[in-house]
Amino acid sequence: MPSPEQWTHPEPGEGPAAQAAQPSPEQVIAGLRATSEGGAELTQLLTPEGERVASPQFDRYVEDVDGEALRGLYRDMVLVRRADREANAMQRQGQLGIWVPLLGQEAAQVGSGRALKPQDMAFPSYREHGVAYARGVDFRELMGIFRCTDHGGWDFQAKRFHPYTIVIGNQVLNATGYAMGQKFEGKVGDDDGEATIVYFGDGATSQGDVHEGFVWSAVYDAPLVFFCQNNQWAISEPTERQSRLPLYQRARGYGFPGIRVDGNDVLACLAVTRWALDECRHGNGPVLIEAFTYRMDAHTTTDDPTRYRLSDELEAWKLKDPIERVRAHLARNGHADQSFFDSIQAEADAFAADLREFTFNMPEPPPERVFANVYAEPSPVLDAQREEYLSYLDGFATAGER
Ligand SMILES: Cc1ncc(C[n+]2csc(CCOP(=O)(O)OP(=O)(O)O)c2C)c(N)n1
Ligand SMILES: [Mg+2]
Repeated sequence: MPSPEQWTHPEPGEGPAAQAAQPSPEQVIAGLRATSEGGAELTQLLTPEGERVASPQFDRYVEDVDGEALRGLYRDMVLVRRADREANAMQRQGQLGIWVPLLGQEAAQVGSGRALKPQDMAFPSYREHGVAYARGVDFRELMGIFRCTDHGGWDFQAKRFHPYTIVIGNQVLNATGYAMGQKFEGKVGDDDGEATIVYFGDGATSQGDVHEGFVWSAVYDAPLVFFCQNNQWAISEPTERQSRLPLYQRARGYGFPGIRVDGNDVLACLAVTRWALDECRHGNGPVLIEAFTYRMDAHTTTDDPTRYRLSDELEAWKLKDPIERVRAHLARNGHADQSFFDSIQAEADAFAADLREFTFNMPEPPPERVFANVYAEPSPVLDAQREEYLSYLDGFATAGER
């Protein structure tokens, strides 16, 4: 090692890096565009046309997925999409404050969600309605968050599914800590071991919390699957302005495996996530999965994507629809007929009608609810604040007294 005095500081344009042929910014962007189809590195088991592609590495992770199981995955995706569309419509009717659509990301969420074992823990961001469903969270439970009556009322421990996190990337740190705990408590090591999965977006990879999560998980061998849904957009910011490299390649810099899977292929998402979770539960974590997908609707109902992206991009992705390829595969291989598809559609319509009925009739929470569940133990300060607030409200005339 040269001493600091011996360090040489080449002038700009003289050092080895400057002398190596550097691509121009235009070349870098062109290279990224070339991979925007997913590139050769994309792991895929079902093509957009519904043809099964053999995979020496991943076939064994979906050996058990027969026609019946595939019909189940199809049903999951149709139900989740139908509920998503219903919630979107309810926001437009003023019944929800906001909605965060998952349209187009059903395969990434159902495939990865169904890969989890009961003992595994999941940390979502705010778009993971399909994972919530796969974890057994009642879709109606999500409505309160978006009607702004609660913060998510399900039992996080029982469902093994944490609350939604709006702060970008923050749940990656929570999940890292949780996974380190699984490791410290000796819950890792065999087929019955535990693993954690954390969901975040392409934009979140630009956030410091995600980088810190990568570092800590790597040095502590945490049993954590980083599941990045690259839906190509962070609101109006495209992925190519977030990274010079395909996102999965970032893992290499932290010293753990990264893989890009076709996020619109439910079978591939199931297989790759099962593999990654298995690596983790056997002590070989962490693993980064980049699920290459597309956000087919707006970022949220407050967003207008026509302001920043062209409709031909959306049209191109419609040809890779996650549900259509399973439908084509089922039909082509005689695993399902028209009556099956009709019955699933009818079930989805009933599912959505139930959601609508529930949401329209959701009781208004009483004003003191805002003070509930703040602390595990009673708090005299909070009690005083609640009493003060309630007596303040009592000072107003009720409708009948006016
Ligand atoms: C720390 C933080 N910064 C900014 C925001 C505002 N914000 C909400 S969503 C979003 C984009 C996230 O994009 P991505 O990670 O790709 O997830 P996606 O919404 O596409 O699923 C931003 C910047 C936020 N919620 N939290
Ligand atoms: Mg995104």
